[in-house]
Amino acid sequence: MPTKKASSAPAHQTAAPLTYANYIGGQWVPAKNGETFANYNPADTRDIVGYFPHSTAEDVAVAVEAAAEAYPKWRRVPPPKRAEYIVRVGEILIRDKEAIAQDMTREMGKILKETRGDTQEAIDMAAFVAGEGRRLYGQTTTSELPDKFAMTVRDAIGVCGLITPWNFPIAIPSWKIFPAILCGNTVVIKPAEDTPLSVYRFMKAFEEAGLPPGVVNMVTGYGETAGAPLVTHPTIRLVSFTGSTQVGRLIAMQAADKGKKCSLEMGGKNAIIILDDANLDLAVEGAIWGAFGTAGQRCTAASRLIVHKKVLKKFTHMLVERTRALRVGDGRDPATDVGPVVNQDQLERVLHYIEVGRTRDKAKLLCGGLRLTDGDLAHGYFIAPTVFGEVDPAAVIAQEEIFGPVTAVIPCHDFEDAIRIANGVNYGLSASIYTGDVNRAFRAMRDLETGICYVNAPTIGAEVHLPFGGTKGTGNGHREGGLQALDIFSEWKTLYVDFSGRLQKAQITD
Ligand code: UN1
Repeated sequence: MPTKKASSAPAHQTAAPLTYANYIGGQWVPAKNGETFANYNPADTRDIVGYFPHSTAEDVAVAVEAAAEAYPKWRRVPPPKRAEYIVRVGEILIRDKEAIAQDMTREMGKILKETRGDTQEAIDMAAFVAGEGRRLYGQTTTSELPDKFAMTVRDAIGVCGLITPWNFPIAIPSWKIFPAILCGNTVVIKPAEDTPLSVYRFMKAFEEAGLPPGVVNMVTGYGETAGAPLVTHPTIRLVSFTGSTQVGRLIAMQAADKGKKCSLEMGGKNAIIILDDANLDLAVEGAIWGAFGTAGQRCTAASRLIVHKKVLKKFTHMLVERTRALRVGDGRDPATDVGPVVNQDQLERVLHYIEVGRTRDKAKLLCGGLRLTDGDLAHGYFIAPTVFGEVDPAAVIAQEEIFGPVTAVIPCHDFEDAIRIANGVNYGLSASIYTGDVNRAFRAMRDLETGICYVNAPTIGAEVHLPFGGTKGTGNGHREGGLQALDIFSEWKTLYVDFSGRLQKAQITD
């Protein structure tokens, strides 16, 4: 349980920030070294959301031990019974949706509408995964031998280490935890250091639902000190990571070295193609939502807008008008369209890319392009929604993931040119096309090299019952969401039953 910290709160705060604990083996415990780190509100860094355990390898080891202890028993709980806990967690999230959303906006900045959506995504995931408790279908098939029966079942893997990002603080943990435990695994989650409160609330829901101690555990802290020991711990059989490509690659190497299963969900450089026959009002609306929703901090964000030269001028004009009208501010204010970016590093990274766009790429800055510091905004990490025009497809800002409210308009000559540009990046998460021509729409669906394609909708808006993930530098072949998530968190077990009463040999003919 959180406790009040003796330290004095900043003057404008009504109550001293709380100090939170790790959730290990059903107990709330501080880090062994007693250290904490502060979680700041990115809209106003004078507001400390709370203090969270600065966990290290020692804490990770205790959490992994708790998960390992709970595993043999949990593995034998029938899947429909495991699902009942998930149903209860879903009900608690429904009840607490507004409070969770308020906390989430306070700790990571995105607007309330979106943090409600984030929480809803976890609720949806609970409903979807819980249903699988009564399916988890395998196959029954024939045998080449008489009086022999063959079938497959899904088996648990063991203790899973989950490392989750700050941009979807409860949705992404739900994509991992629910299927993991439904399949009979136990887990240790290390949430992003920017969003431990959302995962704390998630843990409270598991506790209230009466989940047996040790099935789900949380250690908070930083990647180097808490994430890395989780990845390398010998008892961890599977690592599931969502975050940057740079860290994902490192994790993949460490997991490979230790023979662990590893699923990665990393960056994106997603494009919306706007053809000359597109409904431009719809396309502009989609581009605004795709590029600036979550202040552009989505793996699926539309950071490239590939526009047919015939409609380039008109589309760009409409886009810039709409972008300029976006209201930037505290995500808890219902009038706000775009909140802050999550932290100082992110602020610097995005401003750096804006600078690169302006100078090295020589792209035309059409609007935004600066930090906003008027009045109270000075206390947060606000960046004006930014549009670059006439961007070369090979430019840095058209190739690298920025993860902020910045988008690049790239002119194209025709359909083929658009597809070539869209595919010409090292990532392959999401892509979209706006067109009124059904033939072009189907050709795009066939030719875009991404894990997710949208027609006449932006690059964001994935639903939990469909697979989520990408090609090339985005992932390593796995998919979250959908039934495909079960493939990450279970092993196929093939079962043969010989009821002939004699030794029968497959393949042997003499
Ligand atoms: C992400 O982009 O980081 O499709 C996750 C969406 C959300 C999930 C996005 N449902 O935009």
